[in-house]
Amino acid sequence: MERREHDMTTMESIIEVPVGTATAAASGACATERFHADKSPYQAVRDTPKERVSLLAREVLSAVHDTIRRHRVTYDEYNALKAWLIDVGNDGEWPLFLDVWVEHVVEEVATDHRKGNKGTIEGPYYVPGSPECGARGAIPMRDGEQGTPLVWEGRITATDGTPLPGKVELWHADADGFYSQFAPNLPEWNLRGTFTTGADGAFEITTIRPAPYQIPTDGSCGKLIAAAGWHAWRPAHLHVKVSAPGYELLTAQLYFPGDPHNGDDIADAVKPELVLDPQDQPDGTQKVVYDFVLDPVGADVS
Ligand code: MBD
Ligand code: FE
Repeated sequence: MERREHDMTTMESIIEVPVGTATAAASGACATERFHADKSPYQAVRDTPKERVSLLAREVLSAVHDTIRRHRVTYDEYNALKAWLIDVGNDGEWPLFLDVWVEHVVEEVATDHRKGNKGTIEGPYYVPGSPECGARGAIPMRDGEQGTPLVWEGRITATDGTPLPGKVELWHADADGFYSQFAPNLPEWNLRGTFTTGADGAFEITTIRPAPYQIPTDGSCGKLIAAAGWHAWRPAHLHVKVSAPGYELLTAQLYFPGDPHNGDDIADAVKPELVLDPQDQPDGTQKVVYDFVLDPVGADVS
């Protein structure tokens, strides 16, 4: 695959962005490289006791052993699994695989104490440091960006109703289902922006409606989907990270009513409270109101 270097002022390392055609291997390599550029995943668990590591590893392995016994898994099947797992790594698709089929349960456990918004999974395509757009403004987009224009008004408040000065980081796919920095030929920050509110917590974001998203079908995750007879779709969605000092970071996605995949998202990340209610405007655009409620840090005493 042909690649070009891209200047990323916010990252320590220079990360390559694909040029040419959109392939699973290209977007997978980007996602894997980006994840590895962040050195903190191991740091964050450096004090985990051996007993916990052992317990978790043994229980996961036992679940695999049980499946093998219950279904009398053969050597041919075992070898196919081995080949496939190797290929997932070679395609760079571990971030995709984990975020599609595992992350939703981690998110469920991590946020079940919250009284405000619980949110949903982050997925593999977040990039920190998107351009600052103010409290009211348009997300970076191309001239003539395709898709129904959407104006979204909202407010960030605390669980007790206090308005919070904070940030809404928004990122989403374009009308063809592609994310900037993970697909070729898109401006670096296309459809990625940071909206910073004043003391009233209010924001007004202008963007476009994204398309439903099909996870790459030409890589190893696609091979599993085809072999199992599943579909590869996620409903159209907007990704957000909402933050305010002293409050828990909210990672969420917002969905659109009537999407054919709201009920069978491959990533199991749709929740009814995350479905927007956009209103058609006479000029062909849509308006929507959606607010965020954040939990104070440290209130998690169950
Ligand atoms: C996405 O856009 C996404 O949000 C998830 C969770 C997985 C793959 C692609
Ligand atoms: Fe997504």
